[in-house]
Amino acid sequence: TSSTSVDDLLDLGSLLTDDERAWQAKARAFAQDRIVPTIEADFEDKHFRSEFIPELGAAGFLGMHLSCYGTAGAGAVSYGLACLELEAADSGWRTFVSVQGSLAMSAIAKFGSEEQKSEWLPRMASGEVVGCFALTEPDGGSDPASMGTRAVRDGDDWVITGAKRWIGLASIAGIAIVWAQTEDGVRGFIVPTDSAGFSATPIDGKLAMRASIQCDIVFDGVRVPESLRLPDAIGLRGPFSCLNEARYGIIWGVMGAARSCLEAAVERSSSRQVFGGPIGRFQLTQAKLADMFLEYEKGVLLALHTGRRKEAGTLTPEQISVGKLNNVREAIAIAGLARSILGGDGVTDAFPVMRHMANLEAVRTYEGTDEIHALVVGRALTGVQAFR
Ligand code: TGC
Repeated sequence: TSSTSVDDLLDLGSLLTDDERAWQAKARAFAQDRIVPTIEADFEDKHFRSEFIPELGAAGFLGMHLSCYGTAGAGAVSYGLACLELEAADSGWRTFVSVQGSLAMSAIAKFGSEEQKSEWLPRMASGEVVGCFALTEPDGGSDPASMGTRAVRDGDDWVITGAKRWIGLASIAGIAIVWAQTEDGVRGFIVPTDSAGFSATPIDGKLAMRASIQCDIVFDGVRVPESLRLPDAIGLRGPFSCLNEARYGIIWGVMGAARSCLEAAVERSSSRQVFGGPIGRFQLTQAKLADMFLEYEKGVLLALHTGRRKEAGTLTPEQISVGKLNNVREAIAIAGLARSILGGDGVTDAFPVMRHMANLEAVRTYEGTDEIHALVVGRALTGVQAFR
């Protein structure tokens, strides 16, 4: 009997519009033609290929779901599909698009003045300017309310002092969206990274996300004018509503990593010969493949449901938590089953599976850990918050 490809069996593509399929095809081509050929070496060498940034911009992927100031104005599902295809190559490149588009650009699009939007968004959409999003601090990533970074008013300026950690792209960024405590609560600032007192240092020793950059940042009395404060960002609702955007992209993205693992396992089930035949003829192998496939397709359906709700304007943070918690957890389980089908070779870089597994451990931790999202769902079910 002939085999059916992973994406054809349930034909979920039939639920997409022509425009969405076109975005997916464009993202798949970029991921497979540009990222995949060198990703194993880049991961090994800890090399971030910044030459891809203007290419991603020219193809319309940066801030692609925003609808103004040089952005592509694509729908939420199209954006999700792009995240899926990029993460099928490597989580680091989906993360780049998330940080630039969902976090830094969306902060300016949601909360910026007209002058800020027209100055920065077109240049960020093209990739000329990279943005980072500085929220997390060394003490207490899950609890941004306890942030120690302070912005103090001094005449027409603000003076920012403090530290941030795990900030993607900060060492190559032109601007940082910085969240700081003020006398009136949390506020957001656009901080040019060449400001005096700003320094960003890449974090070394990562065994995940090695082909991308995360940094420590120090603000040593960084001075920015009032004109660089985001006027409409009031309180923690500001950064959290940007996190909603990035978490939404993760719901889709991790299914790309899962698909890559599943495809490797399916291919190996026919090419690997053991006990006189392909391992795919064994019932245990087929049961694993079926379980992986079920969770992959359910994850894509959940992503599509959240995407349709986002397009309708009805997606809630709790629904995003359901999607992020489930899909990252299942992507990790799929990667583990794929590794077992690949046997010893599965731990080598001849296959993408261990790289995806390592990356997914980072993805389960950032933008809200499994535990935080479980507690958001628990709060929705019980009406009682159990964070502290
Ligand atoms: P609480 O402090 O009570 O709420 C403060 C205000 O925020 C509102 N809010 C939200 N608004 C929109 N969307 C959401 N998802 C929101 N969550 C909370 C809330 O309604 C309240 O508004 P207001 O107007 O009443 O003041 O916080 P909470 O009790 O609601 O939430 C607690 C908890 C634990 C869920 C929250 O603190 C949380 O989500 N923690 C996880 C933080 C997180 O995800 N950090 C990772 C960030 S990743 C990063 O910084 C690096 S960027 C990626 C990269 O560079 O690679």
